[in-house]
Amino acid sequence: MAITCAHLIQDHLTVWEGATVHPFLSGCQTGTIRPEQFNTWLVQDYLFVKEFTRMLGRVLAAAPDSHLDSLLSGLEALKDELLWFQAKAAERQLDLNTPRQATCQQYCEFMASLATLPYAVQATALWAIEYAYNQGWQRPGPMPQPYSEFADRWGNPGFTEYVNILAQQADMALAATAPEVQQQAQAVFLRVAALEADFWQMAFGATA
Ligand code: MP5
Repeated sequence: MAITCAHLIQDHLTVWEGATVHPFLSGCQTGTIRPEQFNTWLVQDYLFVKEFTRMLGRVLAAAPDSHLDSLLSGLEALKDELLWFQAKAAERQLDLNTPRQATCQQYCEFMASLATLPYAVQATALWAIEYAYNQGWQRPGPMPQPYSEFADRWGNPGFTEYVNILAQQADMALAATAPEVQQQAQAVFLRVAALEADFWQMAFGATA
């Protein structure tokens, strides 16, 4: 039987916890996160999202006709998100012309490396990356200002619906692939989970 997104989560619950539960996120919820930690995340995540946009463009290029509409809506949302990141950085007087930290660089290189893999593997990675933020920002529970705006961006019902569609699309693509491709999809899922955990840790470890 073909692997599915739900199976990937079920089979790797502990790994997925590591990707979506972190003191950075609970620190936002309790208001104890320090500005240098949050600002490091904000700048590095902007650099990440620019590369993620390029990744989504490549996934779109490989997608079947029936997936174009949802992926186009994802790209449109990213147009808005990049401008939003720029506005949030300006409010905090943060310089977005900052080099990528090693973890961000690794994540960007990983996303670039997906280009040569089968669509089903790329679709699995896309879903996992979005689901990590959809869950991560919701799991601590309602966040106080100024973090509620961030939690809502990735926790709102419309985004949850988009992530569900991405899971269905990945499942559909995986159903039609050989066992080797399904193994690749699992490996990519595990790599996303590890990179997500590292990304939170990178920001959490920031010093003034
Ligand atoms: C996302 C993100 C979600 N912004 N940053 C990381 C490290 N992982 C996942 O992507 P998007 O494009 O912001 O929904």
